[in-house]
Amino acid sequence: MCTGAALVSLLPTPAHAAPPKPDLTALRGVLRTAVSQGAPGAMARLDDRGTVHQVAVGVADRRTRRALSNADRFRIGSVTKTFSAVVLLQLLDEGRLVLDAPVNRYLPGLLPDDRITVRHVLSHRSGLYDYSDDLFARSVSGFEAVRTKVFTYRQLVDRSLRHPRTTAPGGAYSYSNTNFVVAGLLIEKLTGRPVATAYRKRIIEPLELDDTFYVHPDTAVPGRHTHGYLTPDTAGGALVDATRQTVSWAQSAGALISSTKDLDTFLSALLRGRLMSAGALKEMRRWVPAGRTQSYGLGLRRRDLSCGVSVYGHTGAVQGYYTYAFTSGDGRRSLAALANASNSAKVHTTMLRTLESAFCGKHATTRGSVAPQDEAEDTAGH
Ligand code: HEL
Repeated sequence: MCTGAALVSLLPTPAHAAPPKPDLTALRGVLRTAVSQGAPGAMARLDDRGTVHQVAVGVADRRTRRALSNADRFRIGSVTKTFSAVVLLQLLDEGRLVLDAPVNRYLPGLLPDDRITVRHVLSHRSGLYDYSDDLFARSVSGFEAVRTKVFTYRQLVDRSLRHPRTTAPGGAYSYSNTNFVVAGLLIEKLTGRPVATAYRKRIIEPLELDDTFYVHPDTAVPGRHTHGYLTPDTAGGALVDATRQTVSWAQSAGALISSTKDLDTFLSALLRGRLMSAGALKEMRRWVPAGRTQSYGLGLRRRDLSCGVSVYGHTGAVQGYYTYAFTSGDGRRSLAALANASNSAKVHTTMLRTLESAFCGKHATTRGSVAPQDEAEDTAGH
């Protein structure tokens, strides 16, 4: 049984017919706006019932001026959380995990409260403080301090436990990377292998995601890729090339590398039921409120767009890269978009509009597409 039932909507999301036709001109306009706001480049790929649309503007590399392309790989940040949740839900299907069991059943003594369950962790209702709030209070110096650092999962959990819990176990949604570090520990404990093996064997190889890699603690993005640029906190400061980094501060919460093509393939497969049983997918899609226009399942976001269509996926913000990966309820229309900049509320708010162009088309209205409180979370507190 699910605890915290008051918070959890068991109602299915309204069934919608195919979403309105995408507006590709508007999509290009959104990407151009992101570039005019300081992102060196922005791109999107839409996979719509077998038809592929790709748009890219600006550059992948500010030094060489090479044009950005949807063939470029990039760091996907917290879209990694959806991959981690998929692995754990597959373990649920295999009878190796119980969602309402305490985390401490599998990792004795890890957490200071036996009431924190696997479900709480995957839905950000554990109350575990987000250690990255401390790490990145100052964006550039915080990043440079960890750029090449290698953390163990336990060191990251310890950093969180120095702070009081933000809610009681099973309380309100409160986003925290710590939850998906715990998810990584669970994956490694239950499979007896590194998370990289679980991602590869269970998702990357079956779906032939040729651009998707977990290389931690290597600092390079393999193969053709776009550079990523961190915007400094001081207005007018020079962008910082953040491409090379361990992402060790995130690991199973945010260290995967992928491409727009692979993200579309992954999310379509997920929503079309190809990665887990119908029962497990239903668990993944039990929503808790996470702002006026979004809800959170298990490692999965639902965004409710201005035209009444809901889309499913995740966003990612890792230094240098803003990622948006969402699909329709039937998994038949998927959008993956990237701006190769981060730490810019303006660019982020603009990039969220790619979803409106892709899934609402000409029915998009500005009303309701991004609520202010959602933006605050989305931009990690700027
Ligand atoms: S934050 C989010 C996004 N998630 C969370 C996770 C991810 N990323 C982080 O926790 C990184 C935070 C620092 C990013 C950095 C920047 O923008 O480059 N910002 C600062 O340093 C600010 N001082 C909720 C946005 C998600 O969408 O799930 O990815």
